[in-house]
Order: sequence, then structure tokens, then C-alpha cells
Amino acid sequence: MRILILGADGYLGWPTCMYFSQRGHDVVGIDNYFRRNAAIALDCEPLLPTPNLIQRAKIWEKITGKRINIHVGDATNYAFLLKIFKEYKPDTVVHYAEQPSAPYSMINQEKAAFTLQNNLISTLNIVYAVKEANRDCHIIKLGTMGEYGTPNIDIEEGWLEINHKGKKDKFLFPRQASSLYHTTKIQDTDMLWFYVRTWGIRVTDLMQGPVYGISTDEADRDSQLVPNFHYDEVFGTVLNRFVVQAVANYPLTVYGKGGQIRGYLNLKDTMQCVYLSATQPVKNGELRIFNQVTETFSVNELADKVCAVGNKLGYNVNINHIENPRKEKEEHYYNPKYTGLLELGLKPNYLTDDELTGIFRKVEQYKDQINRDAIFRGIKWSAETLSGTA
Ligand code: USQ
Repeated sequence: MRILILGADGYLGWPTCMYFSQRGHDVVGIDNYFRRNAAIALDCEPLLPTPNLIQRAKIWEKITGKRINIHVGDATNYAFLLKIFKEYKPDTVVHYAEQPSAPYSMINQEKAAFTLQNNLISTLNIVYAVKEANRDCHIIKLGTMGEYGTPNIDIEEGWLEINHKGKKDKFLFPRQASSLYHTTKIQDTDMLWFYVRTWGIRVTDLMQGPVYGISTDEADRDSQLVPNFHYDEVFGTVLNRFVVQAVANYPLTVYGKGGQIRGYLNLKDTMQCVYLSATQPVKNGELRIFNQVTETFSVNELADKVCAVGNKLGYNVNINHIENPRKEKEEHYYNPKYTGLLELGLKPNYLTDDELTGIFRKVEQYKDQINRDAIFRGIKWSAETLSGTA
């Protein structure tokens, strides 16, 4: 297939480009380098150095003989995006081109406004470009489990059937975000559902949990092909952060009581999930929603795992319960359903001690480059301290 990947320079974007390319598909990758530039501005660059996207594609081509077409540009620029759609006529578009960080969206008004503008306009532009260039193009959109929040009932896969006063109907599962970033993902879903109903486009919306890991079969082929591995408070996800903290002899930053439960998945499984969604597309006029996680953990459980593996590897890992900078439930019920992708053929890579050891071993190689100042800055959700860093 011809596949267009928006946000191709990201933690998920670049490995996804290689994953599809390796399997014989024509890949076009687009990125505006937002995250790269923001990480420089906030002094929180990824642990492992990553060449820019054009250079990465050249290295990939040299190793594999396979070409990934790269364009540096912004999905919120409609003229640019439409030109790409008309030139390549993609069968599938994967939308990762969003501001992906909850803390970033909470720093101040400017970053909140940027998050709203970037995430919603990029989604809108994709919908319009699909309408103009190829109405059959399958949109695969990265949503987030955070759209659902932590309700006191089981979380279904996207939809909920409601019986009300003797009548029945199916609705999007109730959503309640815990950051402005997560709110934009809810708004994306609403917008896509509107255009699915109105124009008959086809969309798969993937409700993904926090991703961890650094390794994929393709990335492991050359040190310059690694994904952007962030461990800082702004762009790093919790498990990746904990491993770096353990290696840096920095007490693990468990926020509050640590009873916050989320659904997690390995980076390798994100690749599988997106691939399975793309190769088994949904029909026109349908919004298909999958919960893209493979297992659930509390923050305390993750910290305990990192402690156990770290101590076995000779580190002296300590856990620090710090005041939670976020507003979230620290003890709650959590029972999401996540069978849809398993039914499509997902073979999960679970969080075993071996898997964690692999992340430790990689991080150890770059131990000297850990920027301790980036680990915790305390970007607060509370209204009293809106300025944060930056
Ligand atoms: N947490 C800590 N200590 C830390 C960092 C995080 O206790 O040092 C806690 C958070 O308070 C939260 C949980 O760990 O309860 C997960 O936090 P996270 O930073 O790994 O994930 P989050 O901010 O929710 O966002 C990440 C990705 C985002 C994706 C989301 C999926 O950055 O792009 O959408 O995971 S989900 O969390 O399911 O909404």
C-alpha cells in the first residue's frame, strides 16, 4: 500500500516508517520537527542522539535498499498537506502529527493554545485532504486511553450501549480528560465521528496507553535508527523515565500515592497494532475504535518492577513519592476492555524482566548523557501556578 505517516520524526513515527517500509509498502513521512525544536527550547533532548529525518531515511536506504520519501512540513498547513495527498495518493494515512505531551499542554496559555490549534487543525486538514484527494483513504488516528479518564465502571472499546427510558442507542463511551492534551484527543474523536457520519470517510481511532521501550527489529539494525527516547518530564513516558532514573541513581519519581493505573504497551506492539489496523481496514462510513494496550499497571507496580530489575543489575534503586504535580485520581477502579486488536492478530510483547533488562542495557550505554535537570521540573496542573517552566 501507499502509506503516509504524519509525525514521522516522533517516538512512534520513525519506527512506524521503517516497519511498513521493511514489509514492502511505499512510505512517505512528514514532520515539522515540532518535538525536536521544543526539546531543544526546553533543554530536554532525547537520551540517544537521532539524526534528522532526511538523514535517517538515507541511512535506512543504505542498509536496506528501501526508500522512505521524506517531506519536512506542517500538517496544519493545508496547502502543503493537500499537495502531498495529491502527489502520493495514499491508501492509508497515519496521524501522529500531534503535540503529544500532557505536561507541555499545561505549561501556560501559549502552549495550551498551540496544542489545541496544532492537534485539531491537523486532524481537520487530514479529513479535508482525504475528501479532496481520495475519499477511500483509511485514516488511522492515534488517540489515547486518557480520553476515557478513570471512570468507576468498565471501559468498553470506544462505544457504549445505553438503555434510557425503555429505548436503546449506541454512543461514544463517555470521556473525561485529565489534561488539555487529552482533551484535544477527545475533540479529535468527536470531529472524526462527525465526518464519518457526514462524508462517509473511514477511520480507525486507536486509544493508546503510555508506550515504553526503545527496541524494534528495524531500529536495532543501526544505532542511528533508534527512536527518540525521552526520559524528561515533558516528553518521556513513565516507565522509560523510571529506567533512566534508576541508571542515574535518581530516586524514582512516583507521583502521589502511585495508585494511578493505566494500560501500557511495548513500542514493538504499537508497530503491530498500527500495521494490523492498516492491513485490515475498516469500511467507509465507519469509525472503528480499539483500546491499544496489552496490560495494566499502577505506577507503584512499575516502580517496584524497575526496582527489582535494577537492583538485580547492581543498582541501588530508591522510590520517592513526591507531591503529585497533576490532578488525577491516585486510587481508583480501572478495567478497560482490549480484545479488538488481539482479534486482529496482535501478539503482545509483555513487560517481562528480560524486556526491562533490555531497556536498562541500552540506557546504560548512554548513561553519561543523562541530563538530571530534565528529569523533574514540577509542571503543575493547579490553577495557582500556571506559569510552570519555559
Ligand atoms: N507518573 C508518575 N511519575 C512520573 C511520570 C508519570 O507517577 O515521573 C504517572 C502520571 O501521573 C500518570 C502515569 O504515570 O498517572 C502515566 O504518565 P505518563 O507521563 O507516562 O503518561 P501521560 O502523561 O498520560 O501521557 C502518555 C503520552 C501520551 C499518551 C498517554 C496515554 O505522553 O502521548 O496519550 O501516555 S494515556 O496515559 O493512557 O492517556
